[in-house]
Amino acid sequence: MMARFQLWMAGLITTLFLFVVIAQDSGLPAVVPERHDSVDIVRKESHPVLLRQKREWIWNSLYVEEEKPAPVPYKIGKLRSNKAVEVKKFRIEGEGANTIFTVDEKGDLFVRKSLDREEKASYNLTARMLDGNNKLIEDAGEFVVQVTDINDNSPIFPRTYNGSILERSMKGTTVVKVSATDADDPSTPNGELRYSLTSPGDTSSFEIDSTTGVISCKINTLDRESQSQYVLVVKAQDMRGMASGSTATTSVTIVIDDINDNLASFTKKTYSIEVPENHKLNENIGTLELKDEDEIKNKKPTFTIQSGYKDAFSIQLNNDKDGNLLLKKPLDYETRSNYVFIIEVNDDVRFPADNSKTALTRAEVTLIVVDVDEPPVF
Ligand SMILES: [Ca+2]
Ligand SMILES: [Ca+2]
Ligand SMILES: [Ca+2]
Ligand SMILES: [Ca+2]
Repeated sequence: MMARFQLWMAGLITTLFLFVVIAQDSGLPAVVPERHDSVDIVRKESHPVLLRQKREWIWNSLYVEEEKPAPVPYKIGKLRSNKAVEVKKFRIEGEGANTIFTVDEKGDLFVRKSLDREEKASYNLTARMLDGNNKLIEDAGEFVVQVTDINDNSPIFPRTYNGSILERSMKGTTVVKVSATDADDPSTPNGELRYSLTSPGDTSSFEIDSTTGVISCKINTLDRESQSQYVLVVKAQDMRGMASGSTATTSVTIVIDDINDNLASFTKKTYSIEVPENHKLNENIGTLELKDEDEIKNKKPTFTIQSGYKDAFSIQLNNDKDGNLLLKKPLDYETRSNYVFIIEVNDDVRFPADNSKTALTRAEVTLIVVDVDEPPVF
């Protein structure tokens, strides 16, 4: 009685499905279609519903759950015709016919082995019905056995990830996208993954989009000078991230790239230099050291010498980007024995600098001219 009801339901679903397909195809107002007995409809999705009407064949939808043990063959469906003739024998052919799948004289279809959807998700078979005299009642009708998914595969991350982002980047700046795989059916929760950041990774400054795996910055204040690298741990979990899902983790190392956000700063407020009066021109007479917390590429000092002293002195950057003070005019102890002047340093910082309150951008240079014995002039 129950089987009959199920069959009736299958027929009803078939009719409804035909109706939908025809309405979509024609674009015309919906009409209840006549029965299209010669039309084959196989809806191929991850959980396909096989709806088939071919002449007098009537198929149930046939499903086998994967990995289900089959120490004893178990029934998965029935092949039958609505013809009034008594069927005496069924024959099946095709994928797994008579090895994995068997049919008895009543048309009951059995499976004899445990199947793996990830290895093969469906089996295409044909069936023939014969009467008591081995006469064909129905020619080959096709049917498909679908293997339904269970969650028997964990997510897998193929690798660890690296990313980089400039310090002070805007909140929401994308850094890197991670992606895990899961061999189960991705259209079911079994293969549907969600990502999250987890301990022992650093969760202070980055977040992850749970569906796309895109990692972005969640603050505006990344500061390379306080922390130049973050190591995150990303978890992927199937069952849409529900606690029952299985998980995989990977690490993401994010390097914070430098920008010029620290001013080059004199290491002293005053520099005192003694120079013999006969010192050669355009050679270093003293180095004005600068501290810059940025990387050397972002140490970009430019110097300004107090007006009135620009003819006498100049400054040239050395390899450390400190300022070498050069003499432009000859010294003469007898004419002038010391020089005191201000030098200012600037840096190409386009933000309020980290050290704007503490940087020493002005220094006083005291240059003492040292007398050199000169041969007497007669
Ligand atoms: Ca899975
Ligand atoms: Ca599976
Ligand atoms: Ca910096
Ligand atoms: Ca700098």
